[in-house]
Amino acid sequence: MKLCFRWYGEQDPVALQHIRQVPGVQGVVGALFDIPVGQVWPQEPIASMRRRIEDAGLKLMGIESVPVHEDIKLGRPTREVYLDNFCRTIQNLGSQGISVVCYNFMPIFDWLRTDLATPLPDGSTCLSYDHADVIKIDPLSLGKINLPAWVGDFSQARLKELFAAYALVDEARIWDNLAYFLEQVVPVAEQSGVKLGIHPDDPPWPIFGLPRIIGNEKSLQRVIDLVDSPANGLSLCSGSLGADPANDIPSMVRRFGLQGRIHFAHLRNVRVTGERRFYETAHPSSEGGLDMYEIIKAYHQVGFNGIMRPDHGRAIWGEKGIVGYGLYDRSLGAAYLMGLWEAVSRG
Ligand SMILES: [Mn+2]
Repeated sequence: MKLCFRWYGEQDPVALQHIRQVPGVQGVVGALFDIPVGQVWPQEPIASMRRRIEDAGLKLMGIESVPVHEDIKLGRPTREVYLDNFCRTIQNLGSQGISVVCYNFMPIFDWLRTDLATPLPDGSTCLSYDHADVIKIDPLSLGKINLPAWVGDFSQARLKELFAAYALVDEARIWDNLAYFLEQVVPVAEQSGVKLGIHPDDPPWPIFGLPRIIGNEKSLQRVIDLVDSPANGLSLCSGSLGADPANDIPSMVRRFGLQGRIHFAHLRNVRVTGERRFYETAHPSSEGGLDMYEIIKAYHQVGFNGIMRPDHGRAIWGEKGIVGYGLYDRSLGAAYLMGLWEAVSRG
């Protein structure tokens, strides 16, 4: 297991020098944030990001994430140029020695929460989600879209156009489009020495009437079976999947780990408080609904040697930063994960 941290580049208030001081953390996963979705990531900015990280004594261990253009997810004829661009990005990343690339296949929206600062009894705040609130939101009526983790920078007109297009795309079509994407991209990834890891949908159910297909063990296995290559794998996120209490995370870790298809492990705890209702907690088992000891034990049992990172943290000690991605609580999470790993390794 190689522990890493997510880093948002020069805009990130968390300095690489501080990440370097978190025990056990050997590197970061990063991304280029100023390249429009669908365009090729050129060699030079990738190389300069890598040098910047290496100068701080860390490694660039992977990319989180390369966004997938909506035309690919929609299966439009124009997807061909974006597929070609995605493949060239993968080749360029491979040339820079990057071996893991995270991506997702969520229509329009990335991860979604309904409250970014839910107070906890200890005075910290966390991210939370209540589907009852999501139902009340009409994304097309919002004057200014103000949703967390908004990757695309869509105008109202573009959003309207996308919703109309997705109205004609059901789950079966999204699966077809994902298969088409993987059939083109996986062979290129394999040749480039890059392992692809799909991130599950977060939350793992449809929102705003948009289809979401990656939310349980069955769907993750289906992704793996679409293209049989070690380059076609998963970014297994305990918190995303854990929002659905039907998901047994240790069992998934064993199943997909034994197949050698977990390329990136996201570790985070959640507390489910009702039907499609949850909040994110600190990492330890005592704080949320997931048994983190069992999860780490499963990773150890399958001989996991990929990259792992603490996922979203709470806001603690007055820290202001990128929501979910402050230094303090993720550092506590990293230390906890290191502790669990050492314990199961010696047991
Ligand atoms: Mn995650």
